[in-house]
Amino acid sequence: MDEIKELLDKALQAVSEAKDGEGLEAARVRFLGKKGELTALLRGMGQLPAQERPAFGARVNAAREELERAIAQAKEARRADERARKLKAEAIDVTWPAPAAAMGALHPMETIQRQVEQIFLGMGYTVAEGPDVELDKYNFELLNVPAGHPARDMQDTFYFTDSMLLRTQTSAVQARYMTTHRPPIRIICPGRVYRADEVDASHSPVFHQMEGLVVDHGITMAHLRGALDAFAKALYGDSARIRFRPSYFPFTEPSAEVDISCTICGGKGCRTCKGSGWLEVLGAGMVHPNVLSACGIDATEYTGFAFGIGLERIAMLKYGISDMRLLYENDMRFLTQFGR
Ligand code: 2U9
Repeated sequence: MDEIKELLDKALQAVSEAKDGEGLEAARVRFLGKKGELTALLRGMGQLPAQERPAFGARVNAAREELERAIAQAKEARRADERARKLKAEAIDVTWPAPAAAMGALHPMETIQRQVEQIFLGMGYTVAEGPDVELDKYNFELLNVPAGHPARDMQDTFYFTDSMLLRTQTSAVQARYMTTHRPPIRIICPGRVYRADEVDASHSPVFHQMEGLVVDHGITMAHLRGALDAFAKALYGDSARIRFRPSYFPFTEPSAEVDISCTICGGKGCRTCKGSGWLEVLGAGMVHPNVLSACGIDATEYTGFAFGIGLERIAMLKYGISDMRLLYENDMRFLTQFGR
């Protein structure tokens, strides 16, 4: 009995001294394993007198149970320690200030497009949109640019097939619109257009336009002037003026290049307007009767005006950007200047 007590004390000591799960397992094997010291005591029981065996066996089993409990408790304590240690190491201080979120912002081209849209929406226009991949029919044919016309040249237009291309002007949208809507028509068509241009400070093979179209009874050049004058004043302030210079487009007759008084010097002459006091910003004219007819509108009953604005040019003047490439490179040092 003393031997059992001694062995149990030794075993409990070993358990309390075990440093980790491995140490505990080693102690278990050492005392409770098949060849363990406590197990050996049970094995040796046969040498005892028969009447002493039951009491001895019960005592060894009680010792076994006590030791098993001690090991289980020690293991649980170790697990609890480990959990506590992890919780402490991984603790999150929810009162710590959050890192500032990087706010996104509209691209300057998006801002300009929305601003120009708002100006025309305010004059009662609605926005019409169409596909970037267009049919020759809408991009050229209905717009009085027949086969063989130099504007269709491969050098200017990206073709997929003989009849399918990347639109070179959003006029294609207006042509579509006229084939499905009757006058009165008053629309603006913003969007990307594509031309096979080399990239430089003022050219890009992809750029943005906002074109407008008004068709109704008795529409004249005076209505065109009024609309564009209101546009110029809304965008650049009440002191802005416009002037028309005669020009030529296949889809308008008469046609005009429209200048706005220089937004930098107000018309006195500076570097931006190259001393002229005027900035070339858009083209316009009276819709060619051939275009109205081709789109199924009676040109003897209706007249219309149309205009086209290059949005990059407007954005560059508005923000003082000297190189168009900056608008497409997505350099954060450039873009973050237009934040919020
Ligand atoms: C229809 C009929 C006529 C749209 C027009 C222009 C003149 C024009 C340029 C401005 C700068 C293109 O982006 S740019 O290089 N556009 O000069 N656009 S008249 O005329 C139309 C449109 C649709 C049915």
